[in-house]
Amino acid sequence: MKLIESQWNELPGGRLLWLPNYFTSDQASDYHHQLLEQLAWRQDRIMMFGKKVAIPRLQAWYGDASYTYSKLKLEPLPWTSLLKTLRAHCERAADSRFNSVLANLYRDGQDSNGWHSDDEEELGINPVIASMSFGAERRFLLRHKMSSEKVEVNLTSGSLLIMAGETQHHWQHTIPKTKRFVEPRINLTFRKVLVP
Ligand SMILES: O=C(O)CCC(=O)C(=O)O
Ligand SMILES: [Mn+2]
Repeated sequence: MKLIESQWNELPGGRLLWLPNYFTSDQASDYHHQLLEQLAWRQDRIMMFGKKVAIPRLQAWYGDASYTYSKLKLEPLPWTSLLKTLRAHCERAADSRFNSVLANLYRDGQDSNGWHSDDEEELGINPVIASMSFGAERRFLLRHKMSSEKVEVNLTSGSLLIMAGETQHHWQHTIPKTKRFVEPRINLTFRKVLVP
């Protein structure tokens, strides 16, 4: 299934707002370069089958609250002025507040993000997640947990995708590897971490 742009897509057990040209390509390219330079990119490792393995992308975590992800506790860095500007865009588009952002850097087509839901306890029930993309275009797939129905989106540079409602309960998502030659891509996922 493909999404209809610029309106809420009501899925079985979730809702998605897809804004493919939220920024112009010049603006997106400018942000891509600034984020590449400014963010404190790091190679995190997680435990898998009793072994420490490097996750297949670089990451950085900014905001007001720490976040535990695959048993990896990320301490936040303070907001940069660019991240604050981009957060304001997401808050307006999503009509929600965000206190944190996970930044992902996919260096090439071998970098990826496996099937998962953003369903960590500290995000609460029915979290709103706003996802911005800059740089190379990558395929994003969503798969319904019960029916296996798929939604496919090409995440263009300068796009904004908002996942809301029950999406994280009923759907998983992934950025698959690709054999195509692809330039680096930066993704920012704005979230609201509930601080106890
Ligand atoms: O890179 C993307 O578009 C998705 C990132 C993602 O799903 C995540 O960080 O949880
Ligand atoms: Mn995710």
